[in-house]
Amino acid sequence: MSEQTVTTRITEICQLLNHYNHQYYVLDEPSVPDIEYDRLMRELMALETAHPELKTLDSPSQKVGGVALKSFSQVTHQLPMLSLDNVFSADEWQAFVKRLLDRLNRGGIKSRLDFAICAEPKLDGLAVSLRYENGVFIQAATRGDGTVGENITENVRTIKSIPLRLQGTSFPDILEVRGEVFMPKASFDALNKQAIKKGEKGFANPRNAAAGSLRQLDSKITAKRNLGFYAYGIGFVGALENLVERDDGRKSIDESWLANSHYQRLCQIKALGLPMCPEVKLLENATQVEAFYQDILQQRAALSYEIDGTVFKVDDIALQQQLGFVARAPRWATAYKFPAQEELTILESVDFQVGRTGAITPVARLKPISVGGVTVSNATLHNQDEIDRLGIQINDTVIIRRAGDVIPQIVSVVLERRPENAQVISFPTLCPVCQSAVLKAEGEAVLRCTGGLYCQAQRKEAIKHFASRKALDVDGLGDKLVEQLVDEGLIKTPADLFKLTTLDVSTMQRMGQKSADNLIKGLKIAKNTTLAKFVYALGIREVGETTAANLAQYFLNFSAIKSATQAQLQQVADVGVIVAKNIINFFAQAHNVEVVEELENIISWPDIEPKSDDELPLKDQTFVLTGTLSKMGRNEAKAALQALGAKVSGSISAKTHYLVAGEKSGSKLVKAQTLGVSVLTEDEMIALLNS
Ligand code: 9MJ
Repeated sequence: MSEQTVTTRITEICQLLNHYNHQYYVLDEPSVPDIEYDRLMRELMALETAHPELKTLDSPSQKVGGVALKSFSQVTHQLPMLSLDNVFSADEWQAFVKRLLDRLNRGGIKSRLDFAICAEPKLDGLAVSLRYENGVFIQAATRGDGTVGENITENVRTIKSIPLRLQGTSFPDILEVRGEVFMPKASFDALNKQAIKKGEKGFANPRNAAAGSLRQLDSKITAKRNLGFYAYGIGFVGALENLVERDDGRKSIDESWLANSHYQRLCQIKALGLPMCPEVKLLENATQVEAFYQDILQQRAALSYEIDGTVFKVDDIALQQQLGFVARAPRWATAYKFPAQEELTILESVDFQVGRTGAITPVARLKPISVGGVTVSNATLHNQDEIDRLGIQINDTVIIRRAGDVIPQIVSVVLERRPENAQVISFPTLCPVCQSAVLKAEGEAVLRCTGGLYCQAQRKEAIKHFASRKALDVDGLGDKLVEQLVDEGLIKTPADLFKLTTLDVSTMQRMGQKSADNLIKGLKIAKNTTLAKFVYALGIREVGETTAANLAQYFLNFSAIKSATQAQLQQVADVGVIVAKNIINFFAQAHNVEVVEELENIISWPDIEPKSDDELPLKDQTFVLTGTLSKMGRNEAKAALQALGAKVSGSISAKTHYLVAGEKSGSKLVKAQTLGVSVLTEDEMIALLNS
């Protein structure tokens, strides 16, 4: 290949790969299969290795990281990088608005706050400034002290959604884009899971994980971290040579390119291929601020990235300039933060609770503290592994977090504050409730009480579960009442509930006649249920609502479920080896059989109509699934096939009708070919399901 042809081919591949990157990482709309992308990337790398002089700064091959640095150099920002002032309440927001109005009034500009406001989520990551010259990414820097930051160009270059070349031809010669680098929640969870597996500590939150990833001297490590970026502003903008025609025919462009609305500017940089946070919105005026704040607060848990509030910016750039900035923050913008989710408190003691399945869970008793407006005094410590991971001791100062509706979590220990009387947490060797032996099953992190239903704690939890809303839904029977009934010796099993009389109940402490009547009435109504709810109510380990419903639909009656073999159970959607074994173990225990038989005489449910053959077009067809099914996932595919009457088996034989082979199919595919079994791709299976 001539040098000229190589150059043309490299340019062509770079353009294609940049285009695919933008579609995949910015627009979230993949356009070519990974295999095609990888093929082009390999071709590019081979050409660049053979012709290193043709390697460009904006080549997509540069996204994998380069040579490790010894230290980060310093970058002086051409325009200071501002941070934001905060408000924490509606009152503080109103005070901010008043200050804004006073200042504008004094300038004789505006009498009412009737101008547009750009509303943005406040991303919880790291502020960075990206510099493009002639459309090519040439530098990235942290905020630092606002004037001087660190040069993190090589690390930022590896962030998939940041273009190394701007799209189109209409952009200023020098363009600095400012925004936040963050780690999406899913990547953070995956990274921490991996770290824990390797016996490492993991990061306390996505922000620290993003910071840690950007601070790597070896950009190859950063490249593996899956960081994201959203642009939220513009820094320095200018022309390299003043408005002269250049060799490439492109007119030199300076700051006159910029729109006079902040929101429009964000749209301009989005059009150049940079990612913009999809939740950003232009509000007509300040009356819509509170609604935006509430809306984002509602969405917070569901967003794929971590935020700690909202940001409101005066949209009109002329007004922004009029307002100016103080110290390091603009007067025309403020963060309106969510209530703090993290606080410091003391771990006063640890109790051990016994759950429905005997799992012994350490519960942290904390010095009560208000976190985001809710008093927190307990947090789960999960198990010994978690205690080891945190390195936590009694009397330690800990950081606790309450995110959305999830139960409070201990994030980390402040080791510098460990007092002299700190005490190692030791696990009980006997069940704290029934004194039975405790055991740790192989491969499990949890310790379990072996007392089964002899353990008062497990008995209580089993009955609470049995009566809960998604199970038999016994009206008038709350958790407290179950505890009281068990403590007073009135009931030992779920079946005993139905032997209670109004008299038994009404003579209990703190129980009136009316509550007793309600309970008896509730129990009477609960006797009529569905097979699915009854199976769920038994509280078999890992048999949740969906699995119970699948079991009922598959076996149609309870006797069939009770006597099913492991192989039959594994035919059911959602049921793998472990769940099948749990079901068999449950019905093998004498005390369970006794209670279940009693219940069968008390509880009733309507028969389930078997589906007609018309509804089961795949009846008697046996399928085996293998490899990675990237569109549906194994469980979903299994459920969809079974819903149409197919049998889904784990092993392939001459009797198998179809093998569905996903990516990376191995020995099963070879076996199918030797046995002459028809092989379907995932797409072909989907087409079959749809037909
Ligand atoms: C964050 N952190 O999401 C700004 N920010 O604007 C947004 N930060 C900012 N804007 C000017 N959305 C200085 C900082």
